[in-house]
Amino acid sequence: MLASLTETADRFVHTPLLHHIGGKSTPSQSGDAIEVFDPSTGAVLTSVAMGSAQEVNLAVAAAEAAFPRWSRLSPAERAVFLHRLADALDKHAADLVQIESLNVGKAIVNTESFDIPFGNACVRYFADLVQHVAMDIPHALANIEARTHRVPYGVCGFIFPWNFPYDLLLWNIIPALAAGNTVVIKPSEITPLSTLFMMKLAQEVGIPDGVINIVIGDGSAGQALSEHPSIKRMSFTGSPRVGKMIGKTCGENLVPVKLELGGKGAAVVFDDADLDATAAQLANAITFNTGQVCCTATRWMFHDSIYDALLEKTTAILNGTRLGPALDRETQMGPLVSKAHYDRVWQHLEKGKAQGAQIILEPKAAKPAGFEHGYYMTHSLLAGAPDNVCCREEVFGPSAYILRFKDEAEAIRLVNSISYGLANSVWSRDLARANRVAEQMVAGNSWINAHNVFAYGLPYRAVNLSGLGGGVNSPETLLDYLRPQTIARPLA
Ligand code: TAP
Repeated sequence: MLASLTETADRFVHTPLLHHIGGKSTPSQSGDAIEVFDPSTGAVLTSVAMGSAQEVNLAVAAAEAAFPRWSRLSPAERAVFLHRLADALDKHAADLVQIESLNVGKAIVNTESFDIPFGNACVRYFADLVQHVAMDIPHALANIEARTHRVPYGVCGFIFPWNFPYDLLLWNIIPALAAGNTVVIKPSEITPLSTLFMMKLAQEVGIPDGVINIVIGDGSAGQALSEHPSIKRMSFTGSPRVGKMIGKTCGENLVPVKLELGGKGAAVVFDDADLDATAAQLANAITFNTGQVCCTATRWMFHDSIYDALLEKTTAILNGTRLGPALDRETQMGPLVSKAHYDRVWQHLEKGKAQGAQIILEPKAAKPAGFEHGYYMTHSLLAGAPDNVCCREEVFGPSAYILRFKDEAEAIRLVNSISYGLANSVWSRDLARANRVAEQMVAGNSWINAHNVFAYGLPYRAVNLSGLGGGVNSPETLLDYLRPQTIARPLA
């Protein structure tokens, strides 16, 4: 049964929305706007203003103006604002769950259990953590009185993709704000609603005008933000293709940058793994958020001796997965995010087939009754040679590619044969082996007997084609937004 919308969510998702600059809802100077769709129905929800370099300039100026006052507050004073924001986000959790599910097509049971509560917990984590950071660290030197002093950078720019708009927003901007920076955000123009709702609450709880600014726009607005000369730190989450461009721009401007990019996670399953538990988690890996997850397991590597048994168990679970509209509480997997992305996923799978992939479970265009215009696709499983495009590149849909291996060395070689380095997992009851393999898989994250492991305090990071610059969700993330400065006085 479809959840009926709360009054607040209903009103919000059907109201035309604007940029948020210097505390004001601001239209585009050009008057440009774009429609926002509900991927479950294909219907238009509302419209949002589309910004350009002009709005980016205004937003950066507003953030610059707000910086002196915000940065001079003590960490405890900023934490009061952030806890008030967390209170408001918790109070409006039901609205946020519906807004995020509607806009992204996420199964509401997942938004309710993961996206919104986990995002809100991020605000409290960094609000508490910043109060315990040493802002002055003395150095024990002969004849010099010296300390490292930590200060915020200034205006920080953030560009986000469409797959986890709410969590990625909070994981990235909250440490920057807690540290005393002000921010300009460019969300994906197809999923900006939870970002704008968060902004509305931030304003209601009194976060000063100009501390958080949002410019909605496409890649050109993102480019204007990353090139702006007043940006002191840049953070980009998205594809390696765009990430490299941002990295180049920031390199030219000597602006420190954090790049959180794509992934093609491997799950290496040995013969002594708990096959029932593994099958359940692997099926979930490609159905959770309809497989649109950067770090999820999409290259499944099964030991020869358990290949058939594990495939049978996983297939049975996948075939029982209920595909449906985001707001249906029975739905386990929603639609893909947009028509354009739906077409991209089909084309990618077709390319894989043309390159000789064996189709174990064929993807199908599915149309739940009453939702014939939504962007639904069933799960699929492919197998074959490791150089297939579906094994090497992100499909970003409900699909996995399966490989066989004979021994530990072959498994590690297969895992490390591609350029991505975000997250992999190893499945075995032999914890010595699991830890040994975990260490040899080249990526920011190696998980044991689980995939997609997140907790605040647990650094989530990337290497190689998956990104650079410190990652998210840990004390290091907060320190990334504090500029260290040496202060020294000779005593002699
Ligand atoms: P992208 O196409 O790279 O877009 C990401 C953001 O960059 C969007 O807001 C986009 O605007 C903007 N953009 C596009 N061109 C730009 C330019 N030249 N300069 C500045 N900004 C520009 O990625 P996507 O398709 O939205 O997201 C999927 C990708 O994100 C996948 O590769 C996925 O793995 C990755 N991802 C990584 C992580 C982490 S934590 N590593 C998390 C989630 C997703 P538009 O809205 O106009 O496209």
